[in-house]
Amino acid sequence: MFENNVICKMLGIKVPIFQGGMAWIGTAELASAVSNAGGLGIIGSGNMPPDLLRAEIQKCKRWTDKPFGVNVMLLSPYVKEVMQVVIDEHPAVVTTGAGNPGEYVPALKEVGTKVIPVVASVALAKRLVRGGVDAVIAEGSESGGHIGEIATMPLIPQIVDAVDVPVIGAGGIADSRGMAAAFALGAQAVQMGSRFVMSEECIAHPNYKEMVRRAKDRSTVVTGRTLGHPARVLRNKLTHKFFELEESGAPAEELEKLGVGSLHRATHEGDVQNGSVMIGEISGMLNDIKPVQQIIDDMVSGLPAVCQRLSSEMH
Ligand code: TUI
Repeated sequence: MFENNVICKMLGIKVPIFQGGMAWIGTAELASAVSNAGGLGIIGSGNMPPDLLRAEIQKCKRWTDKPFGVNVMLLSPYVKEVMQVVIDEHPAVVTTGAGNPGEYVPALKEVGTKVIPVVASVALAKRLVRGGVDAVIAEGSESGGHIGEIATMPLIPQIVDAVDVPVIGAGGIADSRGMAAAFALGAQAVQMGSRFVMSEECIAHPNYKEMVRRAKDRSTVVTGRTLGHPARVLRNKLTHKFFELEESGAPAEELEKLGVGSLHRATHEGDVQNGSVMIGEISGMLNDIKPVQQIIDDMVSGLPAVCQRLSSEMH
């Protein structure tokens, strides 16, 4: 399977599934497990200082001989130094999030790293393709964490029609049905974050995974819209406080303060009431913790039945 898939051929991977590069929990443990299982594991650098990222990349190189990627969060205070680490270590792929990576594309390509930015609009996708990126990840607003404004279903086909590089679909995908749907819209690979949070290899605190396990379809909310950086998280004490303050007309700095350190509080300290439990809308469907290898195997082995059902529905 996937012998002719352009993303598999471009990157030398077996299965066209990327693991979203998640801050704090997209560690070398998770990324190497995904790469060893045939997908593309991605280290999430978030706001990590450059030295820590270098150590994480070196761990990942020890734990897998397969291609892997690094995600650079462009709002990081260390973005310039982090990009230099990525250039020095030249992983197979760099993905970017939360901004426009245009200025870094030439240097990354120079060292042979494929550049695959996350885009949330057609305009940015077109601009970056003109700047030489190798593919784009079209990430809809169903995703967890920092999001754009367009949902996956309308975003993928509009980006597919606008660019001549492969498109990886993301946002709201966690099983074979979602993967087939993204392919039907023209994507040639998928990226999943939430599904991999609910893996054995993900180091997220057990309280975090338990809250995701209990989540229903309407359990996520989006904070930070008025601040200009919307983020999808599970509804909890922190989000109640956030919306209360926002409604009372509190200044932006006070709202921003609530967010500082809040992701680590949830992922590492397990405080899922006063921390940010970032997760996508598909979390209502994620009720079990599986080994990474099984997540990938189940995604792939479920595809033929989905395709058969599509075909039989049309007769
Ligand atoms: O980056 C993500 N997801 C993230 S980053 C993160 S850490 C963080 N936490 C709170 C606030 C900000 C960051 C947690 N989750 N996904 C990729 C993504 N990128 N989603 C949307 C975008 C995006 C948005 C605007 C990409 C480009 C963009 O362009 C702006 C421009 O300059 O045109």
